[in-house]
Parts: sequence; structure tokens; C-alpha cells
Amino acid sequence: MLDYQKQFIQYSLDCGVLKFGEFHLKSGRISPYFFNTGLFNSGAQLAKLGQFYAQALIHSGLKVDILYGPAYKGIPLVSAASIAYAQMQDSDIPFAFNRKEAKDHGEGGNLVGAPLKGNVLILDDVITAGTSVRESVVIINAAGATPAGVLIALDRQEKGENDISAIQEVSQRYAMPVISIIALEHIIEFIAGDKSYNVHIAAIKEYQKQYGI
Ligand code: OMP
Repeated sequence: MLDYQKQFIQYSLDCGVLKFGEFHLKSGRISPYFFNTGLFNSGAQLAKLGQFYAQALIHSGLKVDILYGPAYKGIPLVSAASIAYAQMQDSDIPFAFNRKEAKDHGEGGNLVGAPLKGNVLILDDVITAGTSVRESVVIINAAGATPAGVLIALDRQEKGENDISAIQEVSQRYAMPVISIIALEHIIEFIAGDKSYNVHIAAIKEYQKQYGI
């Protein structure tokens, strides 16, 4: 595990973003942990979150022309990540996001920000079934650009509808990489070494037996 990944897990615990207990997921599964990026909800926390996204992008070595954040949760993510990237690297990546409601006056259209062209990196929080990524790919293709990858905060490493994970499905179907700041395996490794959280490992391993990949 890399240093920034350890820091991200610690920060997520500190901010109450990573929680243990019993949570009902969108998929109907009951999970012993939940990762709620919406709780990074102050200026300082969002700035720090942007730095973690930028670090994961830099570490991946992926070269992209524009960052795209699907509304609504993706909007602060692309804004924060592009600011952090410009501060950490000597280069500037434009960003764009969509509106959920079409606008028929002013500049019109559903897209806001820089023109969607070239290789586009989609930023999201957590992929479970991959619904939001599929919608983004349609929007990017319709704009004549190329979906070139997905960057998320957490890879839950669990099965989708088939025996592979929703992330594997996305990367195979669209032939693009899915990068995550951390994956469940990192959370397990981290809490194994932490007396106040290691009691949750048994429940997570049980969940993994059922749904893990
Ligand atoms: P898909 O768009 O179907 O891939 O679902 C992803 C969504 O699951 C996220 O955008 C969240 O609303 C939710 N989620 C989390 O944010 N964190 C988790 O740990 C688990 C889920 C989830 O419900 O599966």
C-alpha cells in the first residue's frame, strides 16, 4: 500500500466517510462497511480529497485531455481534482460536467465547462453496478470524444451481476482502465494494524466470501 493510500484511509475514518456497521446498498446487499464521499463536505476536506484524486491519476501514469464529472456528485470531484492536479503538476487539465436538466436558453445544451474532446477521464466516487459510468460513456461518445478511463475513490472489489466485478465489466466493455485511490484490500490491510478498527475484519471477510471477487 502506498503512503497516500494509507493517508486517504486515515482521513476517511477521521471525516466519518468510512464507517463500519450494517448498511443497505443500492444493490440490496447488506454491507458491513460504507464509504460516503459526500461527507467530505468542507472546503479543506474537498481540497484534500482533490489531492488524493490527483495523486492517484499521477501514479497511474494515464495521460488524459479532460476530466469529466457526472452530475451531481462528480461536479465537486472534477473541480477539486483539477485544481489539485494543476498545483501538483506543472500542467493544467480542463474539466467539464453535465446538467441533469437540459437548458434551452443562454448557451444551451447539457454540458458545462471545457469542450469535451480528446481522451476523457470520468471521475466518480464509488462504482457498485456501474450505472453512472454507462451514462457518462454515452454523453462522451455523443460529444465526439473518447472515454479513456475512470477514476474513483474506492473499488469495493465485489461481484456485479455476473461473476466479475462491475469495475471489471466497465473496463472490459469500454476497453479503458478503472483507477481507484484505494480498494477494499487496502482497507482490510489498514484496519488489521489498528486496534480500534480490527474488530470489523471478521464481518468484512464474511461479506467478501459472499460477494467478493
Ligand atoms: P452505481 O452507479 O450503480 O455503480 O452505484 C454507485 C453508488 O453506490 C454510489 O454513487 C453511492 O450512491 C453508492 N455507494 C456508496 O457511495 N458507497 C458504498 O460504499 C456503497 C454504495 C452502494 O450503495 O453500493
